[in-house]
Amino acid sequence: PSQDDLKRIAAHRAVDLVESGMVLGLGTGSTAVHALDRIGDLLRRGVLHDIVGIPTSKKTEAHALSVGIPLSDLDRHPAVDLSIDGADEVDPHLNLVKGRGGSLLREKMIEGASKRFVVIVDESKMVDRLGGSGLAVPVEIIPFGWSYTLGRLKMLFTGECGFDARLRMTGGEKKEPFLTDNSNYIIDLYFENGITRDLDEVSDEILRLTGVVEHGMFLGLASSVIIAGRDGVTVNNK
Ligand code: DER
Repeated sequence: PSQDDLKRIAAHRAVDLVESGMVLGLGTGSTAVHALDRIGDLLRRGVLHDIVGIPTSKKTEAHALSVGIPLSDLDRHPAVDLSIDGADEVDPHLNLVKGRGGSLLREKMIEGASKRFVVIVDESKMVDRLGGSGLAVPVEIIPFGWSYTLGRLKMLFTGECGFDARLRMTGGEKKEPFLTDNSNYIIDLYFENGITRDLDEVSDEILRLTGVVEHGMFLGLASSVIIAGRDGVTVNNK
């Protein structure tokens, strides 16, 4: 099966957990899209009904509308029954890196408000240590004083060998800073050998920096992870 087939398999397994009448946190990314499509299909066929979706990004809001999922927001539905979302990395303790799509703040708010948060991944997302994939650990910051904030983030990790931190850029020729749905900037942190320090301490140090809004490490938030691999599907519960 292709990687996209695996993403679809994991997504469909998660949607098996959806019951009519639920308030659902709708994730963002290519794996979550398969869950949206599946939910839309089951609603159209009448297998599911009375579902309310809380989208974790403007992109997901648009896609959910296109497949006919009724939408609301966290203010009207502060108790979310189940959230389904992808991840960029999953460690053995079900800690996650998310946000490479730039949606980490709304994802963390909605998934943090959920009774259950089920993560759907293909096996390529599994890591021994967060940051270990060599890809980014994103931090959402306010644009004001961004270069100062970047400097303070770098100070936190001066000891880590192979560490780098960069402002995420976008647009043609990567000319301007990427803007999140919340009109904030993202600083991407890179750890060559993963994060070697205690994750809770690293989390606290990042969040204490004035100007930082949130980071993409989801520690202790996932209830379970559904991993689709070439040898089949594995479900790890917390
Ligand atoms: O940006 C995000 O948080 C996405 O959920 C990301 O972590 C997973 O995206 P993918 O399913 O396209 O790999």
